[in-house]
Amino acid sequence: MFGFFKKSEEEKLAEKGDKSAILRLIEKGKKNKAIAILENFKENPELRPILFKLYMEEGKYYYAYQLVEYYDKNLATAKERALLYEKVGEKQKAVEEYLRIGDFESLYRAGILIKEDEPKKSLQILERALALANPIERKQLEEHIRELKEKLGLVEVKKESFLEKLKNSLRRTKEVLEFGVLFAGRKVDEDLLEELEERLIRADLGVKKATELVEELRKESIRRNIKTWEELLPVLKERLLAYLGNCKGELREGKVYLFLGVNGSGKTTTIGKLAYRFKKQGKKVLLCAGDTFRSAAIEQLQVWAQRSGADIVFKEEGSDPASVVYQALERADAYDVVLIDTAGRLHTKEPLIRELRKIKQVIQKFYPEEPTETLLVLDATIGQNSISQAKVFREALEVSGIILTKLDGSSKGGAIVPICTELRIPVKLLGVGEGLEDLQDFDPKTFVEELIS
Ligand SMILES: Nc1nc2c(ncn2[C@@H]2O[C@H](COP(=O)(O)OP(=O)(O)OP(=O)(O)O)[C@@H](O)[C@H]2O)c(=O)[nH]1
Ligand SMILES: [Mg+2]
Repeated sequence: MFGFFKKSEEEKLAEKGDKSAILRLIEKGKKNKAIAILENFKENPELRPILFKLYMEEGKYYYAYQLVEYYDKNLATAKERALLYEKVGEKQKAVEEYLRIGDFESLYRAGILIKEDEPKKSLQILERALALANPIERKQLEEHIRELKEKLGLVEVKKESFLEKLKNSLRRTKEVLEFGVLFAGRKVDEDLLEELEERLIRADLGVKKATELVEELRKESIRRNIKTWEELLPVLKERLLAYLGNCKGELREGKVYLFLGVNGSGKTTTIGKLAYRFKKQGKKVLLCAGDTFRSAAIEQLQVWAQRSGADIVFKEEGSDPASVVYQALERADAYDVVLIDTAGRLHTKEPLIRELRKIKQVIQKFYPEEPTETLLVLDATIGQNSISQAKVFREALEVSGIILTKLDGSSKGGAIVPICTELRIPVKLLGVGEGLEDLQDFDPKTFVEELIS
């Protein structure tokens, strides 16, 4: 009773603006109550700094900012002021303030703040920061500086080798499959096999394939009397290779290459990269904009033609795709290869199938033995879904090879296993990025080694 009485006495005092009563409230953790009271005393120079401090502590930056702007600039230190400007989106003011302070941290923040909008100025500021940085800070900073220089065209963009690129692209998958570290020194038992199965599923091998694989490993470890993970690992590689080995396929040499695949799977991009590869081999390349559904699709192929140095045949949006193909093939004698882009709107399944068959008939009117390859482009990141997609396209045409794209980024490289084993169509190429050179041949051995080395 007494305690309760005393407390409310204190609150009453605080509400009257008694500084020590307010401080006691805060000490007891009643910060919101204190803020509500203090907001009635913004004019009071003794109480105002307490309110400011509370705002900052509670992350109420906009209120803190107002207090500084409308009541007293000196409430905040220069750093706090800069932080407030940053928080309320006054970038220019924040940068000015940070530049005035001029220490490493401030210059760093200023540089990062305008990195996107004003790369040139950002670069200048970050270079100033670099002079003040300690060795750990340097590394981080140098990365930003390199990016800015690349963006401004001051340095050549660092090119990754093919193998580096594949390694990086599989890194995400490998994180899931970090067997080496994860299972090192462990004995092979039920727990290990269960964990392994879960990891394989997470790497997008698919439940069916993962279960099957682990079952094989279980049997094999009994048969060969395998006790440790180190003995089991080669068997796992062997098995994976057995799955993938059957899928190895090389791109055949010929004239006409037809590309299929749903929207966004990477057809147009892959055509661009392949055109570039053929050009480098000294071939004359013609692209055919058989995806006439959107004007953007045609423009996109035009850009790739330019980048790769290929010629292109296109008609306006909405034209009959088969008629564009016809026009391209009329000119095909003058070229070594013709790459044909198509639209992939799966929701109009029947018309799509008809359209693709018609395109093939047109090709064969000119070249009865073509197309050399009918390539299905699949997005690796969608994992199992690609299998049902593939089945639809297979209904339309005989697919001679698969190109698996987007193995970089959010890659789930394991998807290649169910794709190989369920579809039994050779995988011919891998897409590992959006650049001209980001196309690789598929080598199962390298792939498995990279996946679980
Ligand atoms: N990271 C990454 N992105 C890719 C790759 N291949 C394609 N892309 C991106 O995926 C998106 C779709 O690629 P497109 O080539 O336009 O796909 P499409 O199959 O032609 O799509 P539609 O024309 O809409 O039918 C684009 O943003 C590409 O840049 C790849 O290997 N890696
Ligand atoms: Mg396209």
